[in-house]
Amino acid sequence: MSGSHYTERRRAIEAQHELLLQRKNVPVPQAHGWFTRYQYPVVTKDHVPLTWRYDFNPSSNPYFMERLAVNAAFNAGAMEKDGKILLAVRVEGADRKSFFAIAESDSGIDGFRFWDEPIALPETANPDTNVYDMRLVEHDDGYIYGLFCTERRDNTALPADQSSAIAQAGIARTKDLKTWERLPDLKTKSPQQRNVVLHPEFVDGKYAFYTRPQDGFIDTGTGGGIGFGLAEDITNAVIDDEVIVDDRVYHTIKEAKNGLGPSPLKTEKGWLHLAHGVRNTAAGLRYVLYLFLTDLNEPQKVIKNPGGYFLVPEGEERVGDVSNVAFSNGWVLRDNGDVLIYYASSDTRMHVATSTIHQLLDYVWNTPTDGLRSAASVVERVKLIRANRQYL
Ligand code: M1P
Repeated sequence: MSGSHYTERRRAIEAQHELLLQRKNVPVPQAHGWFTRYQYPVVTKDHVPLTWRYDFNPSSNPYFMERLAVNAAFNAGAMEKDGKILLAVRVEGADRKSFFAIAESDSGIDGFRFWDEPIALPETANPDTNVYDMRLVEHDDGYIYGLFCTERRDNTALPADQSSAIAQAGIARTKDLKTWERLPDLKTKSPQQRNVVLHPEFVDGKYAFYTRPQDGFIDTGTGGGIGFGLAEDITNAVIDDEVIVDDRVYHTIKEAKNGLGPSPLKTEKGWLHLAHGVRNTAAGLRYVLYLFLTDLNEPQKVIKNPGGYFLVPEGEERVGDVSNVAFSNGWVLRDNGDVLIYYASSDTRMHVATSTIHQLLDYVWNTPTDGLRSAASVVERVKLIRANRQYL
């Protein structure tokens, strides 16, 4: 009886899994014209290989049940390597521990399959309780870096408080995404750091980092804003001086906090950045994505700062473990100018949006900056309406 149970369930689950992996994605053009959405998420918890979740031994698992369930697959770093699109996915087990795993696709819009095993990330002397949100960066020094958040319990918290944590920036490097060397965590003057990103080029001969200083684990406190600092040595990265590149601002999409997404893209007009902005609402925090451009020679100097959001969670994207969240830490600029933007919705699943570098530069160049007052917004809109009259 249990033998047939095993066989039937295994057959059905394997068939369903393969159908999911082979599902073709469908473009959904957007009225705003900034990017194209796709009907299906590109990676979900159901894409995670069955052998990572089920015990395939019929004697020890006669009901073919999951033994190590996966809760979510989201916040992935991204890169192109040897013509393939690779995502360093944050896979979160049912036990709330995240780990990283590479998923590969030819097209970048569907057909993602995980490599054989998750990344075995070495620990430091102070083991991480949880690691998440890896940014993949191909640096000029020849290494591929993985910058991620490492979280440990705040040992100064009282025993009754089992939530307080300390977040810092973990650093690991590799040449093949299979074998990783762990380096010491980044040291800054801020008590906590999250959303730390490595700039892909040396700046003044040093390693350049985008940071997000914060006083507390959730609240940025007196910190916040996207920071920037230089470190002499990546094998013992210390930032003495952090400047704020893009601050949080009252009554904008980033009034509560913000953080850089993936490493910026080098373009003819400057470094193109994708970031998330957070505001508070009666329904909780709302995370949206926005773009800005910085100077080619001084990547910490903002030269274009379009007002408002670029991508927000829509429809089913709005619901998940942490609802109303769009978060990105990976994108890929292809040789033909296409840009694949990987974003997660509601801390649950991964999506792709496609655009081109020309469209994105047009967007950052020509979208007016936030006037920061209703009256200023009306002036800008009336300017557009009146300019349009001659074309009607
Ligand atoms: O839950 C939303 C996001 O919250 C954090 O981002 P931030 O530090 O900007 O608040 C991160 O934990 C991120 O993983 C998560 O998606």
